[in-house]
Amino acid sequence: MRVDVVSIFPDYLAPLELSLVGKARQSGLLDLRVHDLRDWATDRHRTVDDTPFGGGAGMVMRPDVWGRALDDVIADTGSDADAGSDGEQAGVAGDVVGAPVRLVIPTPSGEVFTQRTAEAWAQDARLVVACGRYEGIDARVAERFRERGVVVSEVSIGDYVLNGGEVAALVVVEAVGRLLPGVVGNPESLVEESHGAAGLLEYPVYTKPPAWEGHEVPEVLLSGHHAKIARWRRDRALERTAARRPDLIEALGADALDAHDREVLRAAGWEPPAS
Ligand code: 6GU
Repeated sequence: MRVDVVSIFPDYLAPLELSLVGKARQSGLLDLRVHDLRDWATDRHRTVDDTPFGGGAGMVMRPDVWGRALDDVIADTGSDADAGSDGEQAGVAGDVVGAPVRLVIPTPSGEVFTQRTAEAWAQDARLVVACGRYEGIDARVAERFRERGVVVSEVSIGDYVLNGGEVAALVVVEAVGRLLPGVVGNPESLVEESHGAAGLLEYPVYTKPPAWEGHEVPEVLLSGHHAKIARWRRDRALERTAARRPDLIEALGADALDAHDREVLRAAGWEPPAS
């Protein structure tokens, strides 16, 4: 997969050199390129924003600067012929000639980015993330790229306000990047996790030592009894989800819970919503 991030704070994306995502880049599974939006400004001060039409506080990012930046980044297909002296590498992740682009615009007014979103985007060949600052990017940018057949996804990472899209870009790249084949060493660790297919939060986990400062690891986990361990884990996942994220229990399909599950939920004090 190729991912381009455009920002006025390219250094904000430095953590993407670390850990799993950093390794995925080094091994060529992920071709990630970070660009400075100001490289597409045309005046001496490299201006990227201006005052909002209609009045109000703050500044809005100019569509002309964004338009040039995104045109150039989208047109750069990362083909072998393009791979040049600026560190661009051709490779398994980089050959995206003619591949469709998804333009991601992080914004607190977007649809919520979830694990389902990450799973869908992990199938894409190319993401271009346009990080806004100030009061956001002139709305005509999304409009123009949509009109030209680019899939534009405006997403929020949760119900709070950040100063810009950079943190959301980090979130998106990490959530999507770890789903790419080969990035997470043991693909089984993707199976039983919070926000996974079961629709529940993950059960609590323990490691050595079995007794620590008077706290013991639950006996069943030391028993080697796989069916009992699986049942215990599901029960704890149900309890935890009912307590912390009751909305996820409501969202489960009608046949997701059997009689035992319902009993565990009832014992945890969870009430089915009045319908
Ligand atoms: Cl994607 N951007 C900003 N600025 N604030 C946010 C957000 C995004 N998601 C939640 N809050």
